[in-house]
Amino acid sequence: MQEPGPLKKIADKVVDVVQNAASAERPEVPGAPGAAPPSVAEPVDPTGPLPPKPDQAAPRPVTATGRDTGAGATARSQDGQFLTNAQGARLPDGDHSLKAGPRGPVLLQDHHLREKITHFDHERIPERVVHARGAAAHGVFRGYGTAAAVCKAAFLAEDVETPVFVRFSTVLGSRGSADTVRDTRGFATKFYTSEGVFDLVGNNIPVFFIQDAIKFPDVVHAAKPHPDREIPQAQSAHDTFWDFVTLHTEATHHTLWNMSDRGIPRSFRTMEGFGIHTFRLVNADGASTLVKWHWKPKLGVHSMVWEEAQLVAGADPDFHRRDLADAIEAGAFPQWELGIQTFPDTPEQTFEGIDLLDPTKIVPEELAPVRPVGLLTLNANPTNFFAETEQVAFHPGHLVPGIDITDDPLLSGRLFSYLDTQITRLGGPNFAQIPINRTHAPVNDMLRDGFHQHAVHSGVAPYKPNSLDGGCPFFAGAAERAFIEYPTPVAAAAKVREAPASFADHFSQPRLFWASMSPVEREHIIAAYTFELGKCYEQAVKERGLQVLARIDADLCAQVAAGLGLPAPEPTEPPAQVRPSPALSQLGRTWPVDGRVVGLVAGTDHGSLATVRRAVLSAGLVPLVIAGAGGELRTAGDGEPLAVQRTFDTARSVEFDAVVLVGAPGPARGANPARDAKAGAPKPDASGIDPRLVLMLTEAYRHSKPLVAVAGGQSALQAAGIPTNAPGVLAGLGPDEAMGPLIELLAGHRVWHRFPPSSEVGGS
Ligand code: HDE
Repeated sequence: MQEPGPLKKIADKVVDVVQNAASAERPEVPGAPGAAPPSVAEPVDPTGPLPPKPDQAAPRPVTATGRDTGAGATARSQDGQFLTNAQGARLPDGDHSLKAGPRGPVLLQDHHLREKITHFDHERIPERVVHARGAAAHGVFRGYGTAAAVCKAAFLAEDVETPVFVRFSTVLGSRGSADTVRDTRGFATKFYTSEGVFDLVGNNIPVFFIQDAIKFPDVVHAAKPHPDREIPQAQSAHDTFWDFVTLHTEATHHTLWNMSDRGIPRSFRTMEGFGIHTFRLVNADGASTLVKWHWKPKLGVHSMVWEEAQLVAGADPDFHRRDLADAIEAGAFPQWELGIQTFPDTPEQTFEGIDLLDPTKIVPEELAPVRPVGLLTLNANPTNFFAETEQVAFHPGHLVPGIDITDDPLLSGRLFSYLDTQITRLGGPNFAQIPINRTHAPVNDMLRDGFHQHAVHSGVAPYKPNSLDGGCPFFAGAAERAFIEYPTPVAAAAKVREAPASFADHFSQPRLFWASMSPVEREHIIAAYTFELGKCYEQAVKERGLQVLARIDADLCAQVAAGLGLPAPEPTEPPAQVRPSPALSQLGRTWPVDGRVVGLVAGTDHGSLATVRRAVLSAGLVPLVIAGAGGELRTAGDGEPLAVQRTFDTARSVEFDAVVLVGAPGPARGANPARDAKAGAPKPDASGIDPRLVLMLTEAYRHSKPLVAVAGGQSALQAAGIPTNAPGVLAGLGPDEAMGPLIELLAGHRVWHRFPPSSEVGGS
């Protein structure tokens, strides 16, 4: 066997380091495309492939049957210094087809051309029918041991560390759609446990549109683009969606969550996750407890404002996947606690009157607290999007001993669907052998053959009973940690196509959610319904939408009706009496600020800029220096030059969580509306300031972001018409003093009190 080259050895080492979540050196500003800075001229001296970037990891090299290979982490990467064909034969030229003379014709015998084009023609696989757009990361889960009384799963035991791969997604859009659309987000976690793979395939919203899997094609067909024009992409603001959800009112609760701030997360890192269905945990004594899964982000639940989400969808459609990758590369590893709400496994399967089999219902945390059982840390980016993020195959039926299902009819359908869908998407029944899907537990399954078989099965008797292979494999019992279905009693009943009576309550929990929102969150919900129903063409759909809102809350209905210019209908039934659940509001607390992005606008005082930048970095924030032109800024004396990451040509406010003005720069060369429309905002008093900066400040201000002015930055605020004493505006501080107050503001996510809600100012 050929010895690995020196670069290969480095590559393996680098990735092993990351897999152990050790301290690879982190860049101050993430996002470099490659592992090393490129030369201006094309390199010509043969050298091996560069290692992956230090923030990247790959699936652990185990065999198709789950055995450790001992190979380095980059064992699946390209190797050698020279271009080869797929069989490893070296090639002299990749630029010209084989021709009869330089002017052709091209020869059919050009096997290199044919191989290259044929492979290219088949590079795409069908995208997921839902959740097509996603991003993923590697990480580790550490059990706290606090679940031991209710669950025997090995990975939940104290201090057991389990590798994981987590994929976040939107639901409706195609693979190339924008990240920040209003939608539910997927939150799917693959735990590579010692007892087999466990997949927790959840969402960032704890309820679902439908109660029975048989309705899934209906809701998805309604929400996807219209079948004639194939528009709109990745949106719920259209007639077919609202037509369906206003007729099929069990969708009301989920729709309300979508219209709330939960539908437009700031980041994957600031989303909660929910298993939605009630699952069953089984402990070492065989006792069963019903459970709902929760992921609680350490950074809190934080969303965008709608205008910002729309701007980002144009300015940076990859905003969420970039944010996740950048945060990990910069060492701001996102973390979530896994928590459980537990309920006694009674024959009725209800808790405090809430039907636990109904996936349109939550159990308020005030009634059943979420108890933490472990910590998830995402610490490495994928090395290859297609191999990992695109080919990962989740399945709610991937369970381990100690975790079992209930009879939630939505879950039952999913148990069929996820296995079935992979057969088409991943080209046959052997998708579990694709590297990212391989279990880390030994496999002895007697499944054989099929497309893309990677295992080289030995033996002659893949059947049971056998004697020719010594009787192997044998059945395991509970003592050998077999997955044994919990013997749930099934009551004798007639075959029916019906739902339990409690499933008919579609409005009490939407009302509970609305009643639990803070005034500013209610403003956002009113605006979202007004926008979405306002985008519908058909009057009947809008009117029906209002009838649904009337059953949630009269004020919500009246406000949306006013926006639509329609009369507010009376409710057909009086709204339910509910006790609010404060845990449902995402505002009003403070959270760590790790990885938040601060735009630093450079004036002429680069010494102050350097001071602020250092302070931003040491607070764990990501500083992006913004100036009139790119390049480097020189500080007086021997200070390090400061690299410019954004210019007024390239920057938009939506990239930043806060803006710090270190001066008030005048118009740069591109400040001409004929060249850059951003420069065209009419601000007659802004003459001394670059108009693109004025736009940036007004946007950041109206998106309730903190603004800080030091070193004369106040005049830029004045030019933008922003009062220097407005809430969340810090002006006149020295460069050393600004950081503390800025972090306090960022810890509350946004300056929500900058704009009082209508309930306080009497608006309607
Ligand atoms: Fe899914 N869902 N789903 N879903 N779902 C898929 O599986 C399906 C449901 C969820 O990052 C598909 O591999 C049915 C609820 C996530 O790869 C498919 C029903 C919840 C992901 C499928 C549901 C989810 C999927 C598409 C109703 C939250 C992305 C491709 C019975 C608890 C996983 C694929 C990833 C993906 C079917 C309802 C979450 C077609 C039939 C409820 C996070 O199998």
